[in-house]
Amino acid sequence: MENNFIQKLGLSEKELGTYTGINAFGDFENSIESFSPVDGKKIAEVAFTSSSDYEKVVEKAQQAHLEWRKVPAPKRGEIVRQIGNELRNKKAELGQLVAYEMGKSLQEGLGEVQEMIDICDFAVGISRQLYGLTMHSERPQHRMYEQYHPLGIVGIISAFNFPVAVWSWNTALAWVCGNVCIWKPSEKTPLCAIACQKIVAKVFKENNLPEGISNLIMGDGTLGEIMTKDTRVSLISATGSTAMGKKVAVAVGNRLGKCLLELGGNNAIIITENADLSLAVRAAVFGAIGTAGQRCTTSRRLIIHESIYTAFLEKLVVAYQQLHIGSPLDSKNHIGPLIDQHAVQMYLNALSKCEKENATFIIKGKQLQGAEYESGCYVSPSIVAVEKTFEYLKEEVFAPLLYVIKYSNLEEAIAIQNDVPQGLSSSIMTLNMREAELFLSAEGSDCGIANVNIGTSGAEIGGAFGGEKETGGGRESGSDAWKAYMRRQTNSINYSTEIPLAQGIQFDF
Ligand code: UN1
Repeated sequence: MENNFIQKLGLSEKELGTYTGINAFGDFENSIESFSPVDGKKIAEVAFTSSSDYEKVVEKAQQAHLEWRKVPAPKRGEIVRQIGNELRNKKAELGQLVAYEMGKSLQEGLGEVQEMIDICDFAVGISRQLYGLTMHSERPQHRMYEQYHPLGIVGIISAFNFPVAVWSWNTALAWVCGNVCIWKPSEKTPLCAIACQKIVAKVFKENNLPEGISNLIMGDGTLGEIMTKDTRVSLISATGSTAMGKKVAVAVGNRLGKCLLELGGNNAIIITENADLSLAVRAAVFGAIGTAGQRCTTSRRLIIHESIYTAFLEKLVVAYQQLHIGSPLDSKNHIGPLIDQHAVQMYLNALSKCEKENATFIIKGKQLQGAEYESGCYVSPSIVAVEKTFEYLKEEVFAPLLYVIKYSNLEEAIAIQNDVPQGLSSSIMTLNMREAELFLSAEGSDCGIANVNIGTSGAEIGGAFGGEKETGGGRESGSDAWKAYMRRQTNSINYSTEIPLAQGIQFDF
């Protein structure tokens, strides 16, 4: 594949890793090399952010916020509209870079950029709807209302699997809410982040807006830790593993800062005896092997009714046999590589654990060798039949490993579905309205996302995205998720000549 999309995005082989809007600086003493899992080739070397550079970034961000918070919200929306348009212009190139650096299919890379464009449109609308309530005061000639103000600096920590979209869900909303952002992307996908930064920096420059409304820092967990402990960063929005999220929650909680956590999932599809099986197979296959099992919404467990268990598995196996594994840039392939060889090792370890526990392999995956697979990151998918008590069912393995479990009644299926530490996405495949409604009720799924006749992955940006329990409880993207990026203020105004106290308290002197 021609790499001219990299040039078209204004990127070079050696990139500075720290950007404060328009200025860039970095420390090549400490740098990271980005390799494509598609072909194993080095894409670029990116400088890390030193701790003194981090200080400069925060100062720039603080200065920028003093300006940005004064810009009326709908005018901030206008800037985000322009960013959406710039993303439309760069969709092909950015989508290709996402596919090449992360290893997801070109269609999914383009889809991710489309999510960015869509959230910009959504945020433009929200910029005119940052509504607070008004309420009636119990005191005469008094008025009460509430309003939302920006928080200040929002720190964004994002993962490799959605290297651009997750940032945009956060920034587009944070910006219209009047915040400035500091982004620490995954060090596994640094070039995607620099490309995004360059796109937005151009728009800020064209509008004579201050540097530092958007800031990029590059580094590993150590840098993330510095940011999470920093009291100048009002909100930390972190997307990634539960282990990372727990560290973030402790650091931010310690200073009573605000957190928005979107962490691991262990998503299940319940397939009832009333399911449309051909629909269920398609939902399950995309859910389990799409993005090579590296979505936080990936389907990791199928809970299948005993009466259709064998018939369903036959269909599933036929579908798996038709899957092509190879370069995600070739549209005939369904499964691309894992992000790196470490991820491959984690997958192989999980398969060994299944073997040790005598789980039944319906399809056993492996690491692939040979001409097309030189990066060492390609694996074939697995389907493993287990009992509901299987110990490792509770762990999220970020790979195409699908567990299948048999159930006999829906209450049991729901209990199995909920019996994991994570609570992100869930779905039921059924044409029976009683089953569907029970699943969606308070007695049903305990997840942040619960679908009927749709798989667990591929959520739209219009809904609030996130989950419960070890998924962290945060909500990003649509609905009223914008509220997490603002502080709420209750205002009471007395326009009388008296000073009456609330609750009828008399205090005469
Ligand atoms: C993630 O994997 O971090 O629902 C987010 C989906 C995507 C988002 C996934 N829209 O699969």
